[in-house]
Amino acid sequence: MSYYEYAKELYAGLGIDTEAVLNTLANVKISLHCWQGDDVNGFENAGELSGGIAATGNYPGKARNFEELTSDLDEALKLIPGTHKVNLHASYAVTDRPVDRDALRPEDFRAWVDYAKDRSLGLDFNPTLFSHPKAADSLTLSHSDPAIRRFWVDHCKCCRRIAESFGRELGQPSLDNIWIPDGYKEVPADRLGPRMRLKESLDEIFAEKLDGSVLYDSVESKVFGIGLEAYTVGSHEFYMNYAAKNGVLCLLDNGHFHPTETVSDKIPSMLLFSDKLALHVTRPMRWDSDHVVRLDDELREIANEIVRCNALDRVLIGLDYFDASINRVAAWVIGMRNMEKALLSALLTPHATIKAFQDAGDFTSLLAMQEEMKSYPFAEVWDEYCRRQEVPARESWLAEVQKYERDVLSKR
Ligand code: RNT
Ligand code: ZN
Repeated sequence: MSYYEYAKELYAGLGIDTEAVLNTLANVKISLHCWQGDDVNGFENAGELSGGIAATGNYPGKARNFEELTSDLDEALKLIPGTHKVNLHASYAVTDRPVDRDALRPEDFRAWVDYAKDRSLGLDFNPTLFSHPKAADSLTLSHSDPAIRRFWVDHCKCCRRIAESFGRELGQPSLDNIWIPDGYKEVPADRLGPRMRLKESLDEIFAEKLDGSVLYDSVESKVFGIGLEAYTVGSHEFYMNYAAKNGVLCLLDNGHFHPTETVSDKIPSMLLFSDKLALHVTRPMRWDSDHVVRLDDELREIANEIVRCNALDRVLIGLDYFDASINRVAAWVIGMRNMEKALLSALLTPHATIKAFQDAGDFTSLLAMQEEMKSYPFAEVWDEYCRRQEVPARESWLAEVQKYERDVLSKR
């Protein structure tokens, strides 16, 4: 009997059909964030990363243009099981002359659409409201200057049309997610005014009716940024209410809450009131540090909630971290494989049985079972998944990345 056959029997004893689980997992798309490949630089030569976020480290070999970034993405995607999406920022347009952000058109992303089509990938999108002279003071859609607000509103409008074109061209919905850095370092004298202006800007951005079957809109909240510690205009409460009233999706980034708050706990509450929810899965360490996603308890709990709520088709999972201190291709592979492992482990859990213990007040069995599940042969099912998806099993992918580093990255 193979290791997988043995695991299959053990899980069958709990009422779990591993074959069905592998099919389910193969259909889950995770959005791979392009910006891990170049430390959120983009192709505009915009200079320093701004907006209260930071990529730390100086590992050699980062991608400097479309060819290098897509070559690195290809290398990562070879080592990640499943068929996924790539998440772009507006600062990654491929143009032969500079195009300012309020004038971007779908044509400026033609190269990405061709790339995605070729590989059966989906594309998601984000307006870029940082690393730009008009965002130098980290104020954009809530700026008190109407001319600055105008520029960023126009940028966001262009971006919705670009995302809609991705959805149409690729035959699968594209998520356009708005995140703004807006906030203040010191305790403000006016908290309401900036939020009123943000609300007006969003109303104008979303006023254009686009095709909701191929474009999903989301808004991403935050608690604070570097140099913006005292106040964030787009707080969780602001966007949760805005989204509920205006039919756009909330995007929860698990680095954007107070350290003892968990996004896993928020998922069922959000799903009770909205059809879809978007996630940026990251790993905060002491602050919103965007470390590479590990297979830790919170990642597993996020996956458990998605699976327990039977919401694999309602939660749009994207990754969002940027580590410049290790091989960037490896950073993609580690995070994506961990997200998939967390989902697999959640799919291999007898949730109905454990829930019944809770409902019956049998908390002893509940705890015992949750703990015993940790030593079930999940790894054998993961290995089988990798074999079937024709990607390297276990750590053998690392040798490929090391070879790519020798042959390609080290020559940049
Ligand atoms: C910043 C937000 C945002 C960005 C990306 C680059 O704190 O998480 O999502 O990380 O858009
Ligand atoms: Zn994010």
